[in-house]
Amino acid sequence: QSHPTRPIHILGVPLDLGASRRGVDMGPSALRVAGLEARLEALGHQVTDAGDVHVPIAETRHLGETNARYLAEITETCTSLAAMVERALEDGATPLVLGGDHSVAAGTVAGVSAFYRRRQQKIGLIWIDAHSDINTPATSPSGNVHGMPVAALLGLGPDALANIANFSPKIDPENTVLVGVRDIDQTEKENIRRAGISEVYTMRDIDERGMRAVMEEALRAAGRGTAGYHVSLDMDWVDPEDAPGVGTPVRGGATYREAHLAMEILADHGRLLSFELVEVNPVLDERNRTADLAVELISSAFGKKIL
Ligand code: EXY
Ligand code: MN
Ligand code: MN
Ligand code: MN
Repeated sequence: QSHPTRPIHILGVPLDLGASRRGVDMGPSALRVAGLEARLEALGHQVTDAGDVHVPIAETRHLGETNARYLAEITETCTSLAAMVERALEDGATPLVLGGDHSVAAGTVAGVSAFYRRRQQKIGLIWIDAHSDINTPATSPSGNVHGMPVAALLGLGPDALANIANFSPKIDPENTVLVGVRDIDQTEKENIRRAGISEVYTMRDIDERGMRAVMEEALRAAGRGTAGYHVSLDMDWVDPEDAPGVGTPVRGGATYREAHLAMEILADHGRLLSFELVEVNPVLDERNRTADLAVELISSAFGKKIL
């Protein structure tokens, strides 16, 4: 089938300052080595790799506040990323952001939200992850900023991340959807309530109702009254049997086929504004197989069909 779609702009964000396991900064490289651009071009897309956002190296910086380590550096990176994402949208392209740890989402979503805000439209957010990433510096058990981007995007904090592009919140809670969660801190349960997110689909929901029903409902909620949605896919959503190269693996994740099905359904609906794939850690991977799977899932999200 043909794809009269927008061109795709790839942006790499080699950031690992938000996680305590080092190595996700090599994620963008691993995804390129797995053939990302060529695979998307084989689907008929026009793809441009815009290279990497500049990211400070841990060894040249100080940890900063222990309850939100490297927050200044992460904010700096996310601010540059937001501007690049907005520019890609202004060029008529679909941004495809490669992490890096999940704190990059605070920048990506800021850029997408800013672009549509100028056009008086809001956007939805589909957060596909084993985790809910909704801690704040006050509630985080680890001080790792990759556990905080959802809180930042909904305006709970950390303030520096929440205020990128000088407005907050970036997303309304009714258009925020969590899919595949199975490891939520007690403090995060409270934050989910405080933020007013009602659309939380846990692995139990996927087990009981099936991926199809869950995705249809998730896309409907994120798409209600919005220009469309951003999808943020954390590779630790997939079961560690299939995606071992992640820093915070949690048993009981999406299977190979469930993960593909979710992406295929997403492609069918055609309302994707931007896409991001994060948390691939080549140091922990086995012969790049997590990156290979990530590229497969991106291909499904961008229209690859079995037949
Ligand atoms: N909830 C834990 C924390 O805040 O430290 C674990 C966060 C892991 C975040 C990974 C990337 O999704
Ligand atoms: Mn190209
Ligand atoms: Mn995450
Ligand atoms: Mn995660």
